[in-house]
Amino acid sequence: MTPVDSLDTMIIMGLDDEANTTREYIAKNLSFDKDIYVQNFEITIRLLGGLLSGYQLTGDKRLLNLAEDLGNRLLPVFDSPTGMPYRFVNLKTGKVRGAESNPAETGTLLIEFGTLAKLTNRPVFYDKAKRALVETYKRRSAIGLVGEKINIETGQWLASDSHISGAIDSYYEYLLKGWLLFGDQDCRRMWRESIAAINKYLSNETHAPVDTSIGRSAEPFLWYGHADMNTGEEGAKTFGALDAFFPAVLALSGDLKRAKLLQDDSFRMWKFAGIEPEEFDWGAQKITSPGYQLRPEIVESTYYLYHYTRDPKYLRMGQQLFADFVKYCKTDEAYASLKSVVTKEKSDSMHSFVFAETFKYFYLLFAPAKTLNFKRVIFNTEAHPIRRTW
Ligand code: DMJ
Repeated sequence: MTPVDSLDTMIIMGLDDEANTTREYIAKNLSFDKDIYVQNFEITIRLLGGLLSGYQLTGDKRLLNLAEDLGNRLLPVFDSPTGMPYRFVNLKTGKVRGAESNPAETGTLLIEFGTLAKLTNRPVFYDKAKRALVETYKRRSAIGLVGEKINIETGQWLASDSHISGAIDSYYEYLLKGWLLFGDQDCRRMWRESIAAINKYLSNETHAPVDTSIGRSAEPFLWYGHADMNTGEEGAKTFGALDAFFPAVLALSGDLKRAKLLQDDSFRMWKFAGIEPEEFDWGAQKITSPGYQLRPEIVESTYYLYHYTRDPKYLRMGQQLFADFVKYCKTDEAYASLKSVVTKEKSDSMHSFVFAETFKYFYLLFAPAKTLNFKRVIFNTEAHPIRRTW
């Protein structure tokens, strides 16, 4: 997983020797002919996405062949009564399991499967992932929201809490990006209807002065919380490290006003304890989940906002994020997740997305704009840049 997730980061950084060694390692050693169950969502965004962007950046056909082999092995997930995917598939036997899923896992597949379809001329990949996305959207409530848990065999919701956080987040991201990458007009329509519901029921805007140690003033601020998908009734007032991807999505959609306000609030959350917690309660003004898993989302949004505004404020923000990241997470060997941003106690863990995303977005924020032609790529949710070559 890690070599594939890191390959395009090395290429973008100009680490040519490391990238070539890694590419050869992958081509010689990676085999999906394994009798193991894998999680379709994670394998798709990390491995399928990494192989496809690696192929586009190098032209190495071996990476595309691996991607197609993987795509074939993942296809059985879509053989459900609704067309929404099972969560797990055995790469060798094609057996599937895991009918209780969520919008992020049913709806974050189109960039990778769609790109595979275009590059192999096999529309089946696009069609299956698109259907999964549409079937999720079709089950939105009367007020246009989705819940956070769904049975993909019956199509029934199992949890009606609605938000933009983990378990839903990248479903929305892929509605927008499916439109931008493929020109898919259904995605455009679904994105537009969804963002209207999100802004109506999940956003919280206020101009009221709030005097807290988080440094709020009379400036307007914005954050997105939870609501019941059916009634719209307000739920938890929490916003966290995963939600911090949303300013990037808003900016990409053209809504710079909300993107900027939300980014300010993400940064306030980061500064509360010197580094960002997994979850923060804006109502109670306290950390409700204290871990930090070296997540990239806030860095990603800083990069997008700097790209769109060229406001040096975002470079300064990025410098602060990077300084804190190094200060609290660096070890002699690598970077370590934090068990708690309050105590700064480390844990022996570093996700592959640190290579794919966190390092890449930090690098791109400060690199010359020509390092990567932003307008020509769409990043999948794991920061693998995909180019529309078809
Ligand atoms: C990554 O795997 C992806 O960005 C995903 O969409 C959300 N979680 C992690 C990073 O935090």
